[in-house]
Amino acid sequence: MSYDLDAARIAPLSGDAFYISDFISEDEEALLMQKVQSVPLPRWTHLSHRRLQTWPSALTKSNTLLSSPLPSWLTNPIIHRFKELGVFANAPHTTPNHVLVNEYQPGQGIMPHEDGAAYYPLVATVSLGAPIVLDIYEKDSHQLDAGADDSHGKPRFRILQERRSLLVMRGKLYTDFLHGIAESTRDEDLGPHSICNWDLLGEKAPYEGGWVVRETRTSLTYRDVLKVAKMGNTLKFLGGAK
Ligand SMILES: O=C(O)CCC(=O)C(=O)O
Repeated sequence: MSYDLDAARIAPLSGDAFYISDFISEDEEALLMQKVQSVPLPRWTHLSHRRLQTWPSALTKSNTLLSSPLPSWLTNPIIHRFKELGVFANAPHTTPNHVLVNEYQPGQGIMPHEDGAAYYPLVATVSLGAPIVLDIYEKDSHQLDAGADDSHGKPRFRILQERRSLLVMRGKLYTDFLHGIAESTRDEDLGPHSICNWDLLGEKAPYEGGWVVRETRTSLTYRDVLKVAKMGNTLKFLGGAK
């Protein structure tokens, strides 16, 4: 399969977002889901509205990654395809060095947030298992619209992520916007009027009725951590040597 990042541009998002349906095959998806599920249970961090794996490890308090390779199941085939597409070509390490695996049950989600300055401003997300809508909020309007009931105002953009798809977000979309996933058992109001990557979907038919029931969805989110401590310096870094 060959991919073309330019053809994958989400037009309303001004060159800061790209969407490729069928980025991985059904067999690759099945293998990745099996790998995600077969890690030892302590690998999972249980949060109130999702659970999470952090590869190769959590960042230190100073947002530093202790250098260590990603496991091969997170590298091949996905990072090889990123290289063909040049996804991380301008990032400092030219390849992702950190992956968060998020799992959402129906009704779960993630509050609008920004990924922050620990990372080069680019995130590449591969979706597994089921579709889900990612909501994008302008930072300012999010603050203005947020009411006393802790609602988050209306999303400025909505991106439908099909299972096996790739979504790349970078630049101003990364730095000037928040992203989140509603805690809902259905994604609603779907259609070309509201979904900014509608024309790029692999299959529109499942969503043409305007809604889809949530099922368990897993995301693999690839990033480049800016500060990396090499293993040789790790002891010193941890305060074990002067
Ligand atoms: O699961 C997703 O697609 C979004 C995850 C996310 O926002 C994050 O890891 O910061």
